[in-house]
Amino acid sequence: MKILNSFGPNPRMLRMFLAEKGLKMDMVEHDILTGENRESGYVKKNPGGQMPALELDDGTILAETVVICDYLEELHPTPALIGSNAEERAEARMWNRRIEQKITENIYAAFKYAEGIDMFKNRVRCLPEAADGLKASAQDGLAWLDDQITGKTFICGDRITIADLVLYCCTNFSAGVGQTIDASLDNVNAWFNRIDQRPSAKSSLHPAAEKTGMKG
Ligand SMILES: N[C@@H](CCC(=O)N[C@@H](CS)C(=O)NCC(=O)O)C(=O)O
Repeated sequence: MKILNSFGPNPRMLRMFLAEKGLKMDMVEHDILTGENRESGYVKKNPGGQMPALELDDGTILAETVVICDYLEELHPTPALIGSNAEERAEARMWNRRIEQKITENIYAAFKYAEGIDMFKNRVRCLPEAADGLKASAQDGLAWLDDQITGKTFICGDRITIADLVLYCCTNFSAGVGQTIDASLDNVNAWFNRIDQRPSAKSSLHPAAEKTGMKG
């Protein structure tokens, strides 16, 4: 089994997940900056054309970051980063879905349509006119989350989950490309600093992060 890996906040989320679990896996590098992930060799394996993916020993390819995490948690249940019972797993998935829909998908789309447009204009349909609205929607989502996590250490209370890793990797990346967490959001900023101090935050950064100046 091996990870098809690259620079970028989604592959970083998977690397952070592995680090939090204490798992080491083989990685095969792909260069997203030159678009290797959009070439036929990779797209034949993962028609979604995005990173990361997981290649099983029989050649089966699993893609979508959180789905890969789901699969790996079934193989390696502890420490649980989704949950150790049905209720905990549902809670983590519920928060993760809210975070993706209200915050991270808006941030990533806005990046593609604005600061990242030179990289993405020949890869996906870009809607530059939507960028400002998406950025504002992401800020609305972060403001909503700020209230929701009052008194909590992590998004799901006292246990770190995939929801924290998804939001951390996205907001750490986006801060470097013009989408920062508003300074008035005390709970989200305190939460960010807590995650940022974990060893997995540093160890999950790709070597290309230094070269690009972006946290991925
Ligand atoms: N929905 C996918 C999104 C993956 C994604 O956006 N990957 C980025 C890197 S963070 C990528 O491959 N970017 C290059 C491209 O889209 O060409 C997932 O959750 O895994």
